[in-house]
Amino acid sequence: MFKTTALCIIFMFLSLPALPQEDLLMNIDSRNSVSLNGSWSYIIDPYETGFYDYRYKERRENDPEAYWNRPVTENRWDRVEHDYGENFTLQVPGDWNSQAEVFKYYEGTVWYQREFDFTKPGEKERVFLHFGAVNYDAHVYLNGKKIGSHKGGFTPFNFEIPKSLLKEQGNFLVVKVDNKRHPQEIPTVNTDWWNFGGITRDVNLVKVPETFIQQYALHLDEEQDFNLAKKRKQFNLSGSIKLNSLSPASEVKLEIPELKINQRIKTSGDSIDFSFNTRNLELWSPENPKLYDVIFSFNGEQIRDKIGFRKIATSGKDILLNGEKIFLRGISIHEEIPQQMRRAHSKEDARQLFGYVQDLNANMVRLAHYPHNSNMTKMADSLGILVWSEIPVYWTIDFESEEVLEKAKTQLREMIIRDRNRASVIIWSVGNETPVSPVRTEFMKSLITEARVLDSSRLISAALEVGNNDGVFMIDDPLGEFTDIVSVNEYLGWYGGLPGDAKTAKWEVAYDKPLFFSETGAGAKAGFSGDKETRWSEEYQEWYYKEQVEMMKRMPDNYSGLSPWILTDFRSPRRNHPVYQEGWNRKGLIDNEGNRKKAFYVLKDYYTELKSKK
Ligand code: GCB
Repeated sequence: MFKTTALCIIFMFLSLPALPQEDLLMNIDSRNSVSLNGSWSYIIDPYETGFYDYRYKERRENDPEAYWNRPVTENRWDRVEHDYGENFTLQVPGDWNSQAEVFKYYEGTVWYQREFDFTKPGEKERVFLHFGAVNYDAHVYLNGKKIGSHKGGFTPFNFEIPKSLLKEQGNFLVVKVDNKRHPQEIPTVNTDWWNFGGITRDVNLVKVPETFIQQYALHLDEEQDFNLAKKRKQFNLSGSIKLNSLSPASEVKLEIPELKINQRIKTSGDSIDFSFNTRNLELWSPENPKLYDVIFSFNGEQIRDKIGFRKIATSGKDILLNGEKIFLRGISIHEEIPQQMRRAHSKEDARQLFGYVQDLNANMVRLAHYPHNSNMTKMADSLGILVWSEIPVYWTIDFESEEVLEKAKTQLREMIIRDRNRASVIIWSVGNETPVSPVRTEFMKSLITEARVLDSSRLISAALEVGNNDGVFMIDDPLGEFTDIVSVNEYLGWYGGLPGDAKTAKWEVAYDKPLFFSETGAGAKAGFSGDKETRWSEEYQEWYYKEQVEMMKRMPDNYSGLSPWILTDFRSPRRNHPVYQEGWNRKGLIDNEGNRKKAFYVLKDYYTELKSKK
């Protein structure tokens, strides 16, 4: 590679392995879009009557009994057995479970329907329908025609709407959503969280030019000598742009006004790599979460983003942020607002959750166990909170199946493409507590390889398990050889033993890599008081945290951080104790009404001390 000079751009007309998913549109917030959020009508359809006929054959497209078709009656005697009524509505975005009692435990098909008007797109325009996420299996129909389907409950997807299908008025949009669990899906049938169903994130119609920017990436050039660049305050930025199709030669304008960058990037083909030099760039960090306005202009469309630039790497046993050792004062989070027993989705929700995180003096979150909504990662960018983002390859996935592996890769790609420009995201996690076996390791290895191809600028990890051999904990899961940091979940004093056992625990790691405790925790029912040995009391959990903190302080020098389990109590159908749980996993440091438990303050004190030592 030849060196770049200021304002000199390198073009490599290679197809970009970095931006593989052909059709995923990035940064919807900044595009010309119309929101379809709001009130949708629904039909609950546990037998999938709207999809299969009485012989259990998929209905034909124009079958009047198919629920994607508008029911029509011309005569009094016409038989119609379904319709969308005004009295049956669900809010989008939102899970269905929290919106009506009938949905609380529901797992199956719900049909969502709404109408919309839309100004006909011009000849040189295209229209896409974009979903932030639908859990789990979505089939989308417009005006009686199927426009696509998608599996995976936590990642975005979109379909182009053929122009011939769009009407100026009264477009009849139907989405069949099915959240039934299946052994061949990701996650599989067994998890420790609530299977919230529905159109859980934003829905938008997006208008783009005929040829448009589908995806882009912009980051510090990985090949430059980082320390030298830092010293000189002259960094190369590099990136890539993916257009939706081959474009006749023209150019993309890239501006970063604050850095006085105004690049004209020649396009030829559908993907372009570029690189240029900057002066006086401030690096992004938790102490200084500096974001720059970045504007891409192409073919009449302007896409604006706020991007931070930072380097994350490991060196031997350390995690380095911008070349300096960093300790991750983390906390794990589920995407839930416990007070309302629902999925979080909005900016306000993100503000609430990050409010708790900041109160803890944490500098990192583990977004467990699936990609959270983009308000979370955007807010993390602006607050300077580091992020671990994970796909739901959880527990007992079918590791033998090629098909399942492909599904995992799709979710991985969708997660990475959406958030690849978020400085806060430093770790992609390919899974949680997967049982050790050669076939599992191959499966996970291939996810790791895929993640590295998609994004070589971040760390890859997976939460591993560790056994207790008479007080000696040996972390030697073979997967540890392939991840950048070795992460483990441990519950010494909750699942086995008592919290005091941590006093004599010994920790050994088979790999010369940073060690991260991706989970540790104990349950407590807020307000329940007992002596410290009384299970479920706040005192027990407090004791647990005190012992853990002392144990952490004695960890070998590869100890690089922790993200205890978990910020708040969360819903789980596995948690059935009638007094202490009632359908809640009680390991939260904060209860389902927002009250901090005693243990919250133990962790907060530890983090305050660590922060002040920096
Ligand atoms: C774990 C899992 C997490 C559970 C937690 C628990 O190890 O990774 O998903 O919720 O333990 O509470 O048992």
